[in-house]
Amino acid sequence: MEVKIKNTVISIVQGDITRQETDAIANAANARLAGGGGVDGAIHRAGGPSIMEECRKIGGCPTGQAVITTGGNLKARYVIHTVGPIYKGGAAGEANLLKSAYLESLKLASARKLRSIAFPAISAGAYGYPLEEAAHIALKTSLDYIGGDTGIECIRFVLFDKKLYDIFCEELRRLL
Ligand code: AR6
Repeated sequence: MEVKIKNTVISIVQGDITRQETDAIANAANARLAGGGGVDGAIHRAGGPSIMEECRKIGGCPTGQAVITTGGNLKARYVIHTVGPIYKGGAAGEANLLKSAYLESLKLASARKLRSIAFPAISAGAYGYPLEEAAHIALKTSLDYIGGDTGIECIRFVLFDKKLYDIFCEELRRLL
């Protein structure tokens, strides 16, 4: 599914984020930038050890913030590592932290003059965020960001499985 709003295409695809050719892909990292399973593991495996070397030098990333490394062997030139919240029931500031993870990633992409970025569903795996709410925050934050002078021409959401792909499409239709 794809829509153009102002100067930005928002697209939702089912697939593997490590294969995207966007200027940057976002990684759902942990605060120590220590690598792990899920999309984090897949990105480091596909991108090679240079990404982890850069992560070690950076040292860490607080929840809701974002840092950038090069993309190693990936097609994407950069990886924006962001840290979503661990879902603990919803009363621990999770929604604001998840929104911030997307927003800080988008701002970092704009600051680096990148034109396209692909996101996985941050916090929607090991960190346990309810899927509909995670999709809502991802899309609403992106829709609110575009317009003005962001320089971002394409925001792509890459969902690994059909269920989450369907949830993102339904939520985007609802928001439009
Ligand atoms: N491409 C796109 N999406 C993927 C891929 C892929 N190759 N692989 C998994 N997903 P998760 P989190 C989906 O657990 O919840 C790590 O260990 C997956 O199906 O990767 O933010 C980190 O180091 C799910 O929908 O991230 C942290 O410790 C989504 O990506 C922790 O997990 C996010 O699932 C972060 O947990």
